[in-house]
Amino acid sequence: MNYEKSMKRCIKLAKRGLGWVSPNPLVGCVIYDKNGNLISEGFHEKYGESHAERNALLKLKQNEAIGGTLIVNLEPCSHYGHTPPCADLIIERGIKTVVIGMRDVNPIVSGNGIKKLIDAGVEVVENVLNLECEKLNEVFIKNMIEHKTFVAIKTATTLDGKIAAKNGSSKWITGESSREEVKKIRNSYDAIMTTSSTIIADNPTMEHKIKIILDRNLRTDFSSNIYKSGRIIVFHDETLASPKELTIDFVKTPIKDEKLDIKFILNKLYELKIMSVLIEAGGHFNGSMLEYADKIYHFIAPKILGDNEGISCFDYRAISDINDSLKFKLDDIEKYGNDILLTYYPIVKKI
Ligand code: AOF
Ligand code: ZN
Repeated sequence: MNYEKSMKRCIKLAKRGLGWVSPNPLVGCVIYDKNGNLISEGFHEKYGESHAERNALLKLKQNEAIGGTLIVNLEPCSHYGHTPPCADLIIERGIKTVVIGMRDVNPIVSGNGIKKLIDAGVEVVENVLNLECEKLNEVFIKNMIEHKTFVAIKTATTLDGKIAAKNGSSKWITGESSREEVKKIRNSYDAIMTTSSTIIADNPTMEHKIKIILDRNLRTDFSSNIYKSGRIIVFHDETLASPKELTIDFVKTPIKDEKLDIKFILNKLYELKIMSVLIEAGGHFNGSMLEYADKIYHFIAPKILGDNEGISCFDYRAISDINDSLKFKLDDIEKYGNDILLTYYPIVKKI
């Protein structure tokens, strides 16, 4: 039995829960019988419902998994939450070996699930495709360890790093297949976030179930496309006697350094159980969010605007020496039509 291949399958299954299981982790599970035949698969499908292991085990007859191997990307749980502990069910069904991708970072579970299994005589193999499993649940890890919302930035630029031409035109920098990919990326985040400047410049729709809008002086027109669907939360600094738009949640926000206080906003998002947010905005906002960013999706179209006044994707304070530049670790490169998508992570987090 190839543990790594099976773990890849778990990761694939787990991803089917994207958009449905937050704030829970993405978990997939496969089960082999004592002869090494694949007999079941399952994944955590919806928040509040059965975990991956339970879903996979309950598809089997009582004795079918005896002496078998269960492979799962996250340590099986040991606690009574929405459902009874997965570790108990694994033991009850007579599984001989459990193969795990990563320990759970939830302090209620961490290590306890494994201990329960070992105490019951189950063989446990840890850390199979550990890095891939951690990447799969990077949002959950940040939430559990730092108690903060995971922040990602998406930008789309020309080869020379511009997001718009001098006249402001920016809509069609990347091609159709990149834009399809953006929709998928969006759906893997709990919310998207943008600013009044972007709404006024581009009037985007940004289809999503939760949209966060930063509009300090409430200067956007509520009939703009973005307001037409989804739950809307507007962070602002205006005195609203009686908000006219009953479908919008207005959050009065303190000002810091002449801007809406980002830390306040991010704390509020976590309080609202928005575990991850994708920023889609202009260079100014991207620049001010760089130090909070956990991940960046950067589409690049092979075009050149060649104009120094074109707007840069990260309008950050000037750094005069290359040694002082903000540094990132390239994670992945993918091709979408005539464009590429770079995914990168900050190396040193300043905040
Ligand atoms: C697993 N398999 O598929 C998931 C696990 O609120 P509950 O009861 O669903 O419990 C959530 C916690 O259970 C979550 O924080 C994480 O520690 C674990 N999630 N564990 O073995 C799963 N979703
Ligand atoms: Zn569980």
